[in-house]
Amino acid sequence: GQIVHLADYRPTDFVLERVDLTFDLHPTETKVEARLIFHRREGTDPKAPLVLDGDDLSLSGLLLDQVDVPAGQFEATAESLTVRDLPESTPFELTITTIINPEANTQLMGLYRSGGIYCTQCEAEGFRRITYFPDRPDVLAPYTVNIIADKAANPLLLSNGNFLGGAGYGEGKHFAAWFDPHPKPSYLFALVAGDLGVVEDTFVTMSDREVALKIYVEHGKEPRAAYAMDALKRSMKWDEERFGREYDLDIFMIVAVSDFNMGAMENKGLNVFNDKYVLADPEIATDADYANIEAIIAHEYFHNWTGNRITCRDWFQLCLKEGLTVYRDHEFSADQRSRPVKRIAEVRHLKSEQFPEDSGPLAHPVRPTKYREINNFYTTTVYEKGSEVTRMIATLLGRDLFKKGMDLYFDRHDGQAVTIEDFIKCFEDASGRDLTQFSLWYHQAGTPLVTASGTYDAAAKTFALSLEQMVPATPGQATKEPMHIPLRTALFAADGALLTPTSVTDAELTDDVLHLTARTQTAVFHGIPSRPVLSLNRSFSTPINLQLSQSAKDLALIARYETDHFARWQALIDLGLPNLLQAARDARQGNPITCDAAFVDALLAAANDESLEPAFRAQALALPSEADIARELGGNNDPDAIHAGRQAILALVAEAGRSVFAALYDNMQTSDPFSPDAASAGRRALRNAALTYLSQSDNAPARAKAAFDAANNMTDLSAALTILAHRFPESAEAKAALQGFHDRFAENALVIDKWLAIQAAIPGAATLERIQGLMETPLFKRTNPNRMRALVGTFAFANPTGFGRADGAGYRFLAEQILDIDQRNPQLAARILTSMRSWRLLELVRADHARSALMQIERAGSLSTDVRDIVDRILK
Ligand code: B3K
Ligand code: ZN
Repeated sequence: GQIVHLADYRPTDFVLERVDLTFDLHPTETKVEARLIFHRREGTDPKAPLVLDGDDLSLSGLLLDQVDVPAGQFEATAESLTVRDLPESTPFELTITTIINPEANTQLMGLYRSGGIYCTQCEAEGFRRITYFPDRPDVLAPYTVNIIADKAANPLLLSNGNFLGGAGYGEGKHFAAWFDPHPKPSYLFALVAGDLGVVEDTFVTMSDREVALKIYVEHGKEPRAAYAMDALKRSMKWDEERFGREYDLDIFMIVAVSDFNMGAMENKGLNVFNDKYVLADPEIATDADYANIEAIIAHEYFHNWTGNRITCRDWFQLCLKEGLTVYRDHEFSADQRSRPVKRIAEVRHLKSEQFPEDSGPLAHPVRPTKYREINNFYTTTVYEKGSEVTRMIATLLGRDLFKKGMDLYFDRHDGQAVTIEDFIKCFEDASGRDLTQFSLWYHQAGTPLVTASGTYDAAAKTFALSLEQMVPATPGQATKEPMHIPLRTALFAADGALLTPTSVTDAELTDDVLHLTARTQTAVFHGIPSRPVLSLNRSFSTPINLQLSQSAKDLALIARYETDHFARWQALIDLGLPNLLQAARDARQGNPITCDAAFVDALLAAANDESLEPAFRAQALALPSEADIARELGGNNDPDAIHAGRQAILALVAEAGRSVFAALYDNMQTSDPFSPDAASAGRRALRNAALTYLSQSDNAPARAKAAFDAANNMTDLSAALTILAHRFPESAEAKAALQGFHDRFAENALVIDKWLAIQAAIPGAATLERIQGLMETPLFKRTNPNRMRALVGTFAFANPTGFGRADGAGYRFLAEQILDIDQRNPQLAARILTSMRSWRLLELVRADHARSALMQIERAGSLSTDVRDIVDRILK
């Protein structure tokens, strides 16, 4: 667990020219022979030894130019291989043999087995668990891969690139050879072998090349890959049209596996996916699953250019590929679905995941400068805030100059491993703009707080908007410089008409983008005939916390008339939030809970407004979560009071809107047969939102039970089950529905994950015991990351009252689980442990319990670097 610093970066002493790998696969003893051609980099020390990375390896053979290397010339440990006295100027070939055990690989990094399938995961540093190698992203080479395996058990032998050929290999074995002509870093290597079914299609590229598309899934599940295939073809087309990017091999493959540490992996030409993000049909997948599949298929495909063709110089540059690729997949989904609804979902996610990270002990810049364990930096800051920063570049430059900058980036850096500075330079060169101040977004952690207030001068017909920015201190960064903050802004008249100023002074305004660049700044809008209503940070043009007090009347006007639908939704949230905060305080004091009529009226008006798309109306009805309320309250939080307050507001809205919700529930039926398209999904979302409110005022589970019985798709079925289990957990109806769901889907692990997650999220102290019971059922597999995330992850991340029960038992349970998971799979353990990142916002008794649980982890003897890194930072 050494700390790695960006400042220490230097290129390797040796250049890798070619890689030739041969795998002789065996479940417990796979032989890997790596033939690597190197030459010494010009200008480096002619005596420097070659040092290769390893992780848990043992060397069983080493040749230099086909001759055994004498013992004195090399040194091999589990973590490295050092070879001395290598040629000064001529290329040489090193042949390294290692024997590895895929069956015993529970970390799911390197080569492992999942459900009888051999598969690999190499990002970030998994390739070094396969062979000794310069395992860093700035070492790029073409790869040839030969795979030898038992033919009956492994009819399928796959690797990156194009298929060269295959043949029998004696004694029931066969082999296949693959060649990937595109130089790539080791983290993009992949190998898959086993027996799988396939769905095939083709795509004709913009220059008329035919690409074979193959999605491999377990036999019998082929029909469930149809939606993923459709999403893949749409992604390929979109990347050609929007970014001018064409696919570059003869074949593109996706393999779905059931044991996977994250969502998916963009290995060149051979993406490996968590099967959760491939398999779908109406019976097993919700609308959210369909949307996720579409987004992740697109994301991994888009990496082919942003990540693979142009990759990262070092892991500090992770956002170079991840932030940019998330931006690209967000844009794709916005084009395929509804742009404002997509934006609302993105902002909800950003605020509930990234904002807490950015304001807590794990805060770090989008482009960090040091890390102890790189796998802990695949964070929502690098991904989602990284995407927001890319979006801001597009906002600052405008569509055409942004496109010009992207084109320049693709031209200038194709085939290279580059840095964030290289990326920014392309936009500076394309636009002539100086992005020095803007680039602070990559280097300063913390969510900026912008405080705004407006004054109208009727005599002068001016509106003065005073803005002040403050970037909070974060670990390792006590003081901050003012940032360049692009605020989309509009002014509205009392009748809802847009007011266009004749001019703006003391701040730059381009289109509707107001540029805040100083610590304090007052922009004056001239030619404003009447007192305007201000809409600030439209479409969430910048990821900030905004402090602006507006009357309920002004917010209601924005909610009704803004042309930017994101801003309408934001206004409804701003109307509702003070009620939820006050309700939490009142619940804690035992005071009666009330709710402003202006908020309820605006909410019901939006719900009822047929000019708005149903998906938007559903988003409007989804009140901020308990975690959102906790974040806004800012400290000394009591999860039970927050829950009680929010439930009371829900009940008040439900009561006031009973007839609205009843009508929506009746009218928002969707057509048979099922269609996963965005419009139908929106109708289901609105109908289920209505059902949630109706069940809030219902005193019995009859209506939810009827919905459960009538459901003909997983969206409706799981929504009804959630209501039964969360609202009426002790009812016979809830118990029967849970049992029925279990029995019906016992064979389908992905659906059982929903069953586990719904129960893990049941509010209240009793859920812990329920979870402990569920861990004993045969359907729960501790070694499977999806099962673990569904049960333990959902509990810790999404059940504030259950996890945060007052006696601290939830935190102690988590500590035990983390220590247990860490023995097998450190990455998974570290990820679930980040659920504790906001523990300091709890009231004192709970905070004490949380600290003790964290210290129990910290004191444990044999922690992985992954968990050690997180627990140390969280406790600091
Ligand atoms: N690049 C992978 C994530 C790898 C995580 C390694 N711990 C998936 C993605 O972002 O597309
Ligand atoms: Zn990615």
